[in-house]
Amino acid sequence: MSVRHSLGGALRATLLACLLAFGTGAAGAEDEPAVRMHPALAGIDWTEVNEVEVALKDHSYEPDEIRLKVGQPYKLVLRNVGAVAHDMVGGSLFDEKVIALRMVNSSVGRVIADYVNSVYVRSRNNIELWLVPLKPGEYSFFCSLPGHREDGMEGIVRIVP
Ligand SMILES: [Cu+2]
Repeated sequence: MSVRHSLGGALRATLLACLLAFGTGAAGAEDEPAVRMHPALAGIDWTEVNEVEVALKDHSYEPDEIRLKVGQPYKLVLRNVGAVAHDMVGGSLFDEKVIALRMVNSSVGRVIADYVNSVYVRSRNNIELWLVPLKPGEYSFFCSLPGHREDGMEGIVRIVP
């Protein structure tokens, strides 16, 4: 019983070693990071991007209603004109069936990610969300910093066909 157990352990150890070796080899062969592009972004002409700006104030969004059209490329600029940090928590707005996110851009860098669920904007900073709306509907968003939503810092994105 104990012999069989230790043999099993040795076999598992060998298998693990093989998997690790294989994994290392595979990762080393790839020079580029594997960033998945949302399939809905294929063929989008970003030279025709529509810019929509939302001011983040202490404590409100202006405007607090944003209207976007399905299939159009947008640069949604979140401009924090307030004295404190704010964010935008999108919930189902950020679902990949609702928007196709190309990237998140700021003055200090760029994030290419296929999914985010909130965007944090420091005082006197801008963050751009490059996206294509996919699914018509009304999607609420809010600021999750303590007390801000209660003060009325929330809004709605209307995606229209
Ligand atoms: Cu806020």
